[in-house]
Amino acid sequence: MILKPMVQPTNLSKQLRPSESEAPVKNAKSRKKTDTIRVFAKPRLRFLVQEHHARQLHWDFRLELDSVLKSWAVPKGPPIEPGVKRLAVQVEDHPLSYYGFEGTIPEGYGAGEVKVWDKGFYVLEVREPRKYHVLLKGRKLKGNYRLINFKDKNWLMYKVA
Ligand SMILES: [Mn+2]
Repeated sequence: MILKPMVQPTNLSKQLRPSESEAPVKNAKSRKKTDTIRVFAKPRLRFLVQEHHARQLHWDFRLELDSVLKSWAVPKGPPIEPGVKRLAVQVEDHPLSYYGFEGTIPEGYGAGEVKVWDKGFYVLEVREPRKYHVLLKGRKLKGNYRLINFKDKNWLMYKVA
């Protein structure tokens, strides 16, 4: 199969001009010198929430990041309303191929039915070892969310008003 380029060569140089591809530069005038741009490039990344009817019902919140799905088990489910803080226990990274998985895990750890509860794209606004600011663009989860690591594998997840 021959793939035709989506952009004709004459337009390519225009499209890749740094001043246009690096969005934050556009806001340079309104930005104070003291402000920090935490995440310069903002790629389109996916997030996923699975409702997991394991021995203990929980929701698995997953962020596509570093070519894996960073994962948290949220016993009460991700909050839809601002101001509700939910415990999110970080669990092992999952492969990207797991994105969108639905089905029944037959036996062993995590046995039970898995359904996609929400999915969509997100923008990674801030990334620190113990803090993520993410703008979620799902069907149920929309808006600015925080994930804050407070102890060991334990994080707090909440929506910002
Ligand atoms: Mn799970």
